[in-house]
Amino acid sequence: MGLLIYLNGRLIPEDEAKVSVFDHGLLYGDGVFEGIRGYNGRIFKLDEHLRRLYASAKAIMLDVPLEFSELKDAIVQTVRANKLKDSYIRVVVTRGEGDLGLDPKKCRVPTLFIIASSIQLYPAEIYERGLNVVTVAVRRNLTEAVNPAIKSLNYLNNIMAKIEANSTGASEGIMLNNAGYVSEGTGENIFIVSKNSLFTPPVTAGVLDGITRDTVMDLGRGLGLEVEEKEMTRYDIFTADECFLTGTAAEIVPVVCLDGRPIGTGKPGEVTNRIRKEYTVLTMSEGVPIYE
Ligand code: PXG
Repeated sequence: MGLLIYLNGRLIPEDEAKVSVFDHGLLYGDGVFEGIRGYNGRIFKLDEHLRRLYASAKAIMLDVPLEFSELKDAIVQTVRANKLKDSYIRVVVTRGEGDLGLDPKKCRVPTLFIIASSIQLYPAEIYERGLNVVTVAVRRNLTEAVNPAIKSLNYLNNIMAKIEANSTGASEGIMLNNAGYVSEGTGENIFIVSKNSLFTPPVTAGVLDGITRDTVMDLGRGLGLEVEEKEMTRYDIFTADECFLTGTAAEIVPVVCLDGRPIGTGKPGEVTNRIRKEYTVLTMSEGVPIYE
């Protein structure tokens, strides 16, 4: 049986959930989105994801057609209607239907849809063995152009980086910003562990202010680590004890090799594994309940 999709105020079967070819989300990538996960009958970090969605929308002068609490309710209803215990939820707001010109003034009503689906878990061996990653040539978008802090529907910068990483046979690409500093992966933030410290690039380096990133910084402090946002170069990764990526879908993935050079011992690190465990505990115990 197909999914029930929330589209502009109604829950409808997936075969009927269609948007116009004149929607500017499609014609220009004009819109914003969120990827959220549900664990064990709860939605993890829902308020945090929604705050970021409204901030992204504000940054592109797009009005989300629902108030915060209404949208939260629509998401809970959509997950409930699909009877999901563990879920991956995509919330998308586009500029809406317009004409064949890019002027957003012509788009009178934003399009809002919510897809609540089951999550395809990454194979366990990825977490056990760790990832090989490469630095890609394509640079992260300038913060002064389309700020990577905006989770917009225009993901070509990341997709070009992913294509490049794929072409080398690596599992993921690390993007540098225009100044040559490390920004992030194509859909994950990056961390390194050095001695007793956890480092991640600041949002000003051209990264998404990741929800998992925030959670991991809190977990790190809880484990007694120094946590610092710091500009870093490839040198810092080459010489780190450990490295990992964070994201809602991937959670926490160890990185064991950059550009053919092993990081630390070349195996997933002890701190990385500790943070992974703590993160799992959190996902199983926190969140907005769906079925109460
Ligand atoms: N950086 C970028 C560029 C992202 O798109 C993250 C970091 C991690 O953020 P959160 O808040 O999830 O910790 C993301 C989000 C996918 C996919 O299918 C992944 C993301 C977005 C869209 C699709 O892998 N990651």
